[in-house]
Amino acid sequence: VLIGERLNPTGKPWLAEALRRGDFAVLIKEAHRQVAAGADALDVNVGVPGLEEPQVLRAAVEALSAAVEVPLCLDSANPASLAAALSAYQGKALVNSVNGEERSLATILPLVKEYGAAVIGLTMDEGGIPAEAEGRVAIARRIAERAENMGLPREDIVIDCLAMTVGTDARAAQVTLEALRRISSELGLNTVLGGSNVSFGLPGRPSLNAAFLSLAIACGLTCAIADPTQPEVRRAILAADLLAGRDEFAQRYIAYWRAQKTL
Ligand code: THG
Repeated sequence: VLIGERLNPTGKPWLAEALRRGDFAVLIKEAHRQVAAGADALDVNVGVPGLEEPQVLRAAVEALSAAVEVPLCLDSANPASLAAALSAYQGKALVNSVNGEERSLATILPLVKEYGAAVIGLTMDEGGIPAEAEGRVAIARRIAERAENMGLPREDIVIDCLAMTVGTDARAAQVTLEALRRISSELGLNTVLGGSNVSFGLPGRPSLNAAFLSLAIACGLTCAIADPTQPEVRRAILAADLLAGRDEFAQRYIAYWRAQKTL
């Protein structure tokens, strides 16, 4: 599942400005671009300093769900924003996110349950982001246990092992991938990563993102928050899915290349 990352004002001053003006046409245009490029779902992040996030996220979700068919992933750490958006949304949302902190588990999971949503669980807690895979696997276990105890179906729990830039820590991707491999094989849970995080501050970002996502798919990744409008990224995902045995008869791979008219 490719979750389009581009409805996010981080690094896009033109989008922050549109959100400040309440101009959702810009958001809708970007949504259409991503769906046309192959997004299966759209991450919606409206975090702009000084804006009332609950109202803006709710209005964005209303505008987007009238414009596109794909499900929305509500990207906010603020329970009030998530509640406002969930109450306005007709479809099945993916809540982005809960984490291992008691305060987060206690406020976010009941919302997820109430609205029949799915949820991304970040492998961090009161102690921050564990430096080693072991600690991230332990947090994933805890989040899954809490979510299941609340009656959430196991397939609606999507664990994020937290991708971070390899520009400042050469081991960062390896730790994330090791945690991912273990959570896929030992816990059998769905998983997600912010694929573009690995390349912050580095040149040639699409090729690095594409390589990272290919490795992650080999480790069992089932979802990615990424930019479908980057051809390298989209093609790497299609190719790695096929090589990982997740694209029967190469149907999706062939359909993509046929549409490119370059077969
Ligand atoms: N896990 C989860 N959610 C997440 C992340 C994650 N949400 C946010 C982020 N990480 C994933 N989304 C993005 C969106 C944009 C970028 C990176 C990750 C990005 N943007 C360019 C920049 O800031 O330089 C601008 C792009 C442009 O101008 O077109 O890199 O890890 N659960």
